[in-house]
Amino acid sequence: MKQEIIVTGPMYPPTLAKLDETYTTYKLFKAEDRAAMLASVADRITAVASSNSGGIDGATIAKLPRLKVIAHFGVGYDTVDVNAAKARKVAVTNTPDVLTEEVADLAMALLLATVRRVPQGDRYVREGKWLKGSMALTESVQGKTLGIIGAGRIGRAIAKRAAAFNLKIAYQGPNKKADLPYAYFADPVALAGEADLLMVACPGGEATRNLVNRAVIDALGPKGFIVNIARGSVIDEPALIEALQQNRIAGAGLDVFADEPRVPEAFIAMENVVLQPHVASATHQTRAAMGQLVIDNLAAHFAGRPLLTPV
Ligand code: 8YV
Repeated sequence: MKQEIIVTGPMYPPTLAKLDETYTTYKLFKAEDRAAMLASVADRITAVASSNSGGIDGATIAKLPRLKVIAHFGVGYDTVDVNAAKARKVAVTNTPDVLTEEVADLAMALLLATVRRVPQGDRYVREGKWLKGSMALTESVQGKTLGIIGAGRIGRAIAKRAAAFNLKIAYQGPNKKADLPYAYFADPVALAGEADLLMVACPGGEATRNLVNRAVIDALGPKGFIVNIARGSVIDEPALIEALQQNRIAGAGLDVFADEPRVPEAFIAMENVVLQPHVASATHQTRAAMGQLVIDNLAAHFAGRPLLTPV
């Protein structure tokens, strides 16, 4: 007899295939009648696999009285109601470390693409504009200060790369980190005042909602650029759109949005914005490694071993 699990959201297809092979899976994100699917297995389910676009809320947790573990596909687990889980002593695991370098790579790619207008250059060539004259010059990243919001694993990996690009580094977060040689600012407005380029790399969720607001954007100023590889919720999106439209900021590189996969038309219309479809960890290698952690955490749960990556 296979063990049974609920899968609340889509994830790397080979990981899903492996879960299907190992367990009887109930895919809540594909169910026509979610309530009926939940009710039919509620008294047997001890484990759930979740993901960013299909998390698990408190109401769903409450309907699973035997639940013991939520194995989340992703380092960020803002779509999992961790407080509701904790209150029920349900463990939550995520997928840290295995995606750090990959996400930092895309963060730098997006920073350079935004400031040096790489996609715009590509369009310039494709549209035959080069035949009529050179493309306009861009800003430089050389010697600029990169302000990093969130000096966790990913923020630090970005800082390492940024140093190789001759960027000065400063950071903001809830705590000064004793082992980091960079300038620390507790206040995001103060960080933005010091920075030319702002990199958002902190966790999402209520604690950081709209952390990058109008005051932060204005402290960065009209020559400043923002890159976000964290969560759309960290930036006050209407405030960013307004600042871009009014040239109170120079440009933005965005991998994440408030209401994915819907991207505001205003961003799409602006030439100084570089857009990505939430792909910072989206390589075969990294998604496979993330999936393996989900698989290994579930296996540990069913074997009665300690979980590998509890949050
Ligand atoms: C998502 C991410 O997990 O790890 C994270 O926090 O943002 C991504 O890697 C991805 O959208 C898959 O759900």
